[in-house]
Amino acid sequence: MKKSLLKLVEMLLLICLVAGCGKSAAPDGGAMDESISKADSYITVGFSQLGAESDWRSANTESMLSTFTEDKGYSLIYKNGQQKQANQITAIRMFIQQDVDYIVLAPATEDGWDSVLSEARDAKIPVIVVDRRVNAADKNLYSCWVGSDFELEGKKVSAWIKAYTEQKGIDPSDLHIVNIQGSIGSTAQIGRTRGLANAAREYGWDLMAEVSGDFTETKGREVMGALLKRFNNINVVYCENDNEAIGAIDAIESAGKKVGPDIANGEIMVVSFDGVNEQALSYAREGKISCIAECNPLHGPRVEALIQALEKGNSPDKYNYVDEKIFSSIADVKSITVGNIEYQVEMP
Ligand code: GYE
Repeated sequence: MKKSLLKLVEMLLLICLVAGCGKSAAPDGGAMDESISKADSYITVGFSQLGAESDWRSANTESMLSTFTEDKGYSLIYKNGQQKQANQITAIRMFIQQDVDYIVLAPATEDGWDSVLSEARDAKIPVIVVDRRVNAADKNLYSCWVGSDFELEGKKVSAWIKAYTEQKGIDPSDLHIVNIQGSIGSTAQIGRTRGLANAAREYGWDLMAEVSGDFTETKGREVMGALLKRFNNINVVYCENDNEAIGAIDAIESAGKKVGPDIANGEIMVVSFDGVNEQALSYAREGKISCIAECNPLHGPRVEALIQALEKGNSPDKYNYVDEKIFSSIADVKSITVGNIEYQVEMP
């Protein structure tokens, strides 16, 4: 009898131990502990995107959002700067207050970042710059940058125009070009504008006007409409992105003119950048856009690789360039050469 009572007490004790009796009551205690340690192990990234002006930008944002997911161990705070540097500065200050692990900045323009980047450095938060660049007096205000060589893109399109028009026997002084620029002061605008301006000077092209279309379709349409009223001899339109090109083509056609590469017979040649927007790519297949320099927006995995390198205590290269192609469906030009490198012209 005594023995069996002891056995019963023993058993009760065992059940108590297994069931966790005696612990302070904490519903889901285990799960709560786990989620706390999981949250601690997340890498927190504050991403200040400059806006949502183009298809390139949407693809870039999507690449970041689909890379920095909780599944992969990240906690991402995404802020859209609505095209205003002041909003981006506010976002970065908020990231500093939240003590994020990394700040990723896609800056609208190059200038004006020194103070806020110094604040991030004082808070010991590494900053990775993506896409466009910042013009900081002290290059150590950010860890590294990844993006495109925008001047190279401009040189590629210019080399294509040169090769094509030479083949057609068109005199350089008969090229009457307008440049619908991107947002003024952004690296993409500065590089692409420089690529064309230098080529025009070197080859003797008539570069008649440079006007900003702010990288949007609406502005591209508006600016092209005004340029057609101002000049009656435009035969090349250099658009600094595809969205502007779509707007410009609309304006040209609405003015009763034909878009295409046959400038000797009155067509207006349109060239552009990105190769992301589906409509622009189909215009390129039809020859309405004669040539597009690719600009690759899929920077999410590239930024992640930089963060992973920093996590391991490595120092990644300061400037990381993306390889890009050139597209045209016009068979006349098979390849172009820029800076001793030959680029095959590919089908869009
Ligand atoms: O070409 C344009 C966008 O900075 C590379 O910005 C980016 C440019 C891109 O609005 O479409």
